[in-house]
Amino acid sequence: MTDRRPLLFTLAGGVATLVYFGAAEFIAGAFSATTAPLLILGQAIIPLTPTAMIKAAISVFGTNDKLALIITLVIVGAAVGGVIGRIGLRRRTLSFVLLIGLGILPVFLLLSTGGALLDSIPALGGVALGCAAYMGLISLGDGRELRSEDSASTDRSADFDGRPGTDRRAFFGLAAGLSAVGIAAIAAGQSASILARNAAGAVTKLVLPRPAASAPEIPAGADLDIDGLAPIMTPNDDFYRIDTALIPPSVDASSWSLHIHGMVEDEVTITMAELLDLPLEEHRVSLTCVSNQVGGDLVGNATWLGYPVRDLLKRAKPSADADMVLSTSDDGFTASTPLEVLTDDRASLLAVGMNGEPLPRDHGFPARLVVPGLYGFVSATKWVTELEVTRFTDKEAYWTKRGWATHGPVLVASRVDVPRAGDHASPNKDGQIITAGMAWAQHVGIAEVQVRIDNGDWHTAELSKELTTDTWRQWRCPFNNLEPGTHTVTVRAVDADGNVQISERRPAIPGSATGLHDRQFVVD
Ligand SMILES: Nc1nc2c(c(=O)[nH]1)N[C@H]1C(S)=C(S)[C@@H](COP(=O)(O)O)O[C@H]1N2
Ligand SMILES: [Mo]
Repeated sequence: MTDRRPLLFTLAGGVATLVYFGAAEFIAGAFSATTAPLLILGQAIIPLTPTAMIKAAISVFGTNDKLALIITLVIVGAAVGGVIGRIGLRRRTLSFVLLIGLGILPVFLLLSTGGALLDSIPALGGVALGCAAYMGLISLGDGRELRSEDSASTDRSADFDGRPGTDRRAFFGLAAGLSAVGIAAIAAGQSASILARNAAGAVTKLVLPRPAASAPEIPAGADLDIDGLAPIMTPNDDFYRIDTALIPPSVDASSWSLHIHGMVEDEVTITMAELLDLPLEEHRVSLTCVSNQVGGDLVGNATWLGYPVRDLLKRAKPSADADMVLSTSDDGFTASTPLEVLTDDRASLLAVGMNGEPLPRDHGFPARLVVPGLYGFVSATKWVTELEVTRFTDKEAYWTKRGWATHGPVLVASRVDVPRAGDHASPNKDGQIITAGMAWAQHVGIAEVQVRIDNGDWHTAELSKELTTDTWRQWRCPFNNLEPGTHTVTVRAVDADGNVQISERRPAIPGSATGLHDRQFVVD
């Protein structure tokens, strides 16, 4: 019989790591979620991760990118724990030194970024319980198997002393139990912090004033109301979220202010009370992420309430040779927006409201920028606290430093929502198969959407009534007499300037993915 101890020690190390993460998560839950090692490590890893990897993760996992990061950390952590556990078979002391050393690593990260000493309790508690779990497990996994190896017995369940498999069974029982508790604590800790965040978003005390200028009613025909087609207005809970913050900054509206400085005649600081006293305007604007894949869902449309950035900048009087505004978030993120775009007549807003509510925390509470026609990475700074008037030649924004473009005008784009990929579509009573989707070309407007089946002719789709040129539109295109079997539907849009959507497949970096979206479906 082979010596099973290497396997048992490896398992013990892995399980100890789960206990460590779980216990720390549990203790952190008692006072502050941001002190959990998983979050500290995650937040530390994001800036170290190569941009291409982050963007790839965003495109694969979308809004679940943070969850994916946490799960990856747990898996990698358990694997590292396993290696250390295995080392303990020969070098017991070294294994404990490594377990403790890596376990308290988050404490150093925390303290080096200004955390309080008390905040190290979750990690320390986790280390203590993780080591205890490791000790307990290896004492069950140690020694006995060697003896059974010596024995002539071929009965794999008989360990020694005639006690059939007692220690091994106890080992696996304890390992399974500890793993389950550890994973449950990690899951509970993560969902508790999500719940706490949502609750914090829901009970914000900010009361929005009535708009001085409301958005017009949504006209009939603005929503084609087709099953499976995205609604024309995206509810806040369904609105995509992209940012570099593992936990969104918690910014107190009463102490928030926006500081406008740089190449200006007069520096301006505005508090929330002052902002809410200004005549606020409502505008419908679709927001899109430069990382959105062809056919992706990192795009949404909301009614924003805010004050025109143009009027704020007017107070500061930018100097004539400035050409850019670098906006900075409470969490350090920056975006570079052409000064021109913030001072022309478009609805660029310092927004406080989203679809009739204060901005949810995930979407930038208490204030963010919304700029029609630009991708979010160069315009839509959430938790915004600073506008620096400057020049593109003098300052670089967060993503530009990481290989993305300086400017980010939205490219005309479209996608198929109906039928879903792989759908079995049956003709309606008129013998038609309905295809439908979304198209956008913010601040230019959609002129036409064209749809084709397989490699047939382009058909002009029917469009929903346009809200403004800053918002997306739905399209619908029925097809008659499709043969039973598999078909592909492809869409492309044309904007009001006559630009046809680019059909060449290009990756998202540096300025958005291009290519036409298609879907395969089956006609029965
Ligand atoms: N503070 C901050 N603001 C940010 C970002 C960020 O990472 N941090 N990401 C930007 C990007 S890339 C996009 S696409 C939009 C997304 O806004 P949403 O999460 O409200 O949909 O926010 C922008 N504003
Ligand atoms: Mo983005």
